[in-house]
Amino acid sequence: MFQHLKAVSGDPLLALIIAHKNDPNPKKIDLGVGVYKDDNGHTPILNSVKKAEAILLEQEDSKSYLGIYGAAEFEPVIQNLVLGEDNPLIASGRIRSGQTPGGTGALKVAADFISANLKGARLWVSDPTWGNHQSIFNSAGVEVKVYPYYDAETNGLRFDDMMATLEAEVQEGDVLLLHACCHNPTGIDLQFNHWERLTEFVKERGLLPLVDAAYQGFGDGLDEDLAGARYMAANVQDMLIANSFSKNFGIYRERCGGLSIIASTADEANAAFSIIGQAIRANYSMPPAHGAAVVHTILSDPELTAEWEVEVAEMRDRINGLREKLVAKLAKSGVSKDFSFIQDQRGMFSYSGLTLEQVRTLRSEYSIYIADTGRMSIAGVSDDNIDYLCESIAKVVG
Ligand code: PLP
Ligand code: TYF
Repeated sequence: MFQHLKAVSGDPLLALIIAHKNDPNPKKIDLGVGVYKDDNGHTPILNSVKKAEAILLEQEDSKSYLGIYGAAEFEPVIQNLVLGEDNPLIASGRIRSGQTPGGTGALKVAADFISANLKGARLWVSDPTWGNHQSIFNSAGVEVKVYPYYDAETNGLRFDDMMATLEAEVQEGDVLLLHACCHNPTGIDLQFNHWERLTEFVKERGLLPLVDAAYQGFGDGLDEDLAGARYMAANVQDMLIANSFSKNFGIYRERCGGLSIIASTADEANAAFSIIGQAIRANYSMPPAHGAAVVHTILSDPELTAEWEVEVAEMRDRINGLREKLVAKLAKSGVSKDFSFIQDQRGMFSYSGLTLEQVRTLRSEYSIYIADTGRMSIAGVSDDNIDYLCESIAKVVG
């Protein structure tokens, strides 16, 4: 039955984790996968999460099924965090939200919904984007198109080229995927004026924006990071938002995310949401409970919320602090290349501009693990390894 099947290579990021793990060099550094780490290279459980789990252990009294959208009380939790508590969209009823297994689950449900109900719609993603975007939408049968985004010359954003391609090639009803903040893999974000321009464009051309918010809180702040997406939500008729709680609550393996749909009326939103429910039922029936229960426990308790906000700020400040240190130490190391752009990037990742050859040399000769694309996960840098990292980059880049 299976004789004709040939093994496929898995996600190269996951292979990188294994290669790093098996490397005996005590100086090894893992800048691969996008998981937050503290200065000891450990991915901690947040104190606010531990406290919420203790409460749940005490109070949880049933493991019966939830519903296809998860716990009903989680709907406002998603909306308040993503859109901001006073957002008039929430009271309008034009938005409906459900809990999903991670941001990935939200994207998969969105892809199935688009494939089955928005016939002929193509999905536009940035060049480059998170590798799984292509896989998820392809597997749902949605054609994926690419718009220019990263400028290798300047290590910046090709916004004019992005607009020129979209203006020339989009068709009415196409879906435009935008990263809310902390763009994966480049770390280069759309600025507020870009969101304004894109909002006009979406309206003019009848597009459906799909915002992927996987790193809210890791850039400039919980509200700041979503400012552009919130502006768009306030000014368009229809929109999808896939958000992840994996990173900002550090609950990666609990698989907790949200899918929100905004429509032009409450009735339309309710109808579309019921169809999204069908897609959920056919995929995984209902999401796991624990992660959402933790998030809900934290965000419905003012003290825990305050503690969590401090913890998110700590993660954010550590990463932004590392960006500053990296830029300063690389400059001091005498490296010929100007790396100051690292400071302007935001979130977990930096497209370093290192070539494939340089990345391979750093891996084989220095035990420094960076993705082939040159994407570095900044949280893997620490006070202990930053000098070795910068010296090694200087040696390899020259
Ligand atoms: N979208 C982007 C851009 C991501 O980087 C990730 C990270 O893994 C996700 C979505 C999915 O996150 P989750 O682990 O919650 O499925
Ligand atoms: O891009 C990253 O590193 C994160 C984590 O198959 C991730 O989004 C990477 C690969 C993968 C699942 C999660």
